[in-house]
Amino acid sequence: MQRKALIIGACGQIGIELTMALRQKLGAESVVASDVKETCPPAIADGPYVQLSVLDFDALRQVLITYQITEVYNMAALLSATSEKNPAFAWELNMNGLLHTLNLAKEGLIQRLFWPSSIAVFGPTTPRQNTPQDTIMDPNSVYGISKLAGERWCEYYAQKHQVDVRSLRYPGLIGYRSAPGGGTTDYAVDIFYKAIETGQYECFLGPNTMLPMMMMEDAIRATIDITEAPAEQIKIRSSYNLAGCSFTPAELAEHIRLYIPAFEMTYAPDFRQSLADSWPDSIDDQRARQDWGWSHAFDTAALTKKMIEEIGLKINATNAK
Ligand code: AKB
Repeated sequence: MQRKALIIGACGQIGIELTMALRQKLGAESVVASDVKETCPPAIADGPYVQLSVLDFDALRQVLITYQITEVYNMAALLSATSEKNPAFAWELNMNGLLHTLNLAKEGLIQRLFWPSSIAVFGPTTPRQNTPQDTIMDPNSVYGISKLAGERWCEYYAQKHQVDVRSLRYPGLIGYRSAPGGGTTDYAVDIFYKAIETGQYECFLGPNTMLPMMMMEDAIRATIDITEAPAEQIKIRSSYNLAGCSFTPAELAEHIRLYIPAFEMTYAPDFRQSLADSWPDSIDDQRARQDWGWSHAFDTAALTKKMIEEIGLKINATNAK
């Protein structure tokens, strides 16, 4: 059967890059981008776009039928910081959005479903270093609670209804093509813009807050690889641990100083500090490596180099206009 993909939440940080990468692979017409926004960003204007809320079950069902969709990437979610500000809507979007796609997969309208989980499924009593795949999970954030519940639903639908759902526990994702929105790890993207534009950054996390992070290129490759892997290789149907690199804000600032020696960093931790404090320092992703051949390409040095180069080019292009 010819592959036809639907990306839900295509205007978000991951959605934009995933749409671009899948269109390169499958052809622009075979990847339908959708989002609640009326119009899509220019970066993904080269193929079909549908204004769609994942919470509108009937409209979603119709899009699947109209476009003869075979695989769905359900990226619509409220991230950790925004979820704390609007818990009821976070639960509604993160949970019912997932259940809508799981139920449509159960009906046979989706052959393969990708849904993102997060390191936020872990909590304050989870082992922090090299956090294992199977361990204590006691999230204390609205977002983390919704992601853990979502993982349980994914496994349930896979076991009880043979839904082919695949999932990754993303770390903080760092990219230059699209802006993050509402996450606790967003500082590690903002910092590059401020470092290049002003030489200064005030960080909303403290200097020693170690968190797992990943270059967006790696995350997109992992997402496509796990979705394309033969079903028998996907032995975990809740969600796979996934690791790239880990760093603290102070360590990232040091890496940036290799390119911008006068870069100054100050710290003003806010409510996001307690979210970050409840998450792991580093992740053990052996199962992903064994089961479907995952390996990351970017360490902190390579990530920093790429971000400085690409954001530098972007800022120069904007200034030249
Ligand atoms: C967030 O900070 O909320 C996200 C995440 C770790 O899932 N980047």
